[in-house]
Amino acid sequence: KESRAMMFQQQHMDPDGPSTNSNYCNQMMRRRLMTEGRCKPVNTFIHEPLVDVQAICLQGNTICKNGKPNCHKSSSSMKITDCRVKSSSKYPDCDYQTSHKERHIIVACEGNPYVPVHFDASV
Ligand code: UMF
Repeated sequence: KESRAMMFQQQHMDPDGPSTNSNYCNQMMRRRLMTEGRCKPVNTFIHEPLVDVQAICLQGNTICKNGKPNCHKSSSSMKITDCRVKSSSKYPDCDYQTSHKERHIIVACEGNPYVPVHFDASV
């Protein structure tokens, strides 16, 4: 069984990316197994070192979208890529729009060690 922390890394960490190509999301969403059973509608990849993303758990505390109190907003803006499924996309041919951005990100943290387990938003 994979831990939620490992799942976060699989779904959201790409420290060496992004490649500049507009197919980034189509390739990465498939490679990271988010197109199995359905096309995951929205997913963000973070292009920063893992230690910098883990450090967000010590930064500004904020309420998550689900009302839980364990979200944290990065004090710096981070390089990210948002993947959003196109309205014309038809499973199993998941087709994504790729948008590179620099934003503060909000993650939920859990456990001991207290590490990211969920991507809540970018602002
Ligand atoms: N999500 C993102 O990846 N980026 C956003 O800006 C907004 C949402 O909230 C449900 C899922 O939407 C999250 O799942 C997150 F992946 C995605 O597995 P998660 O991180 O809890």
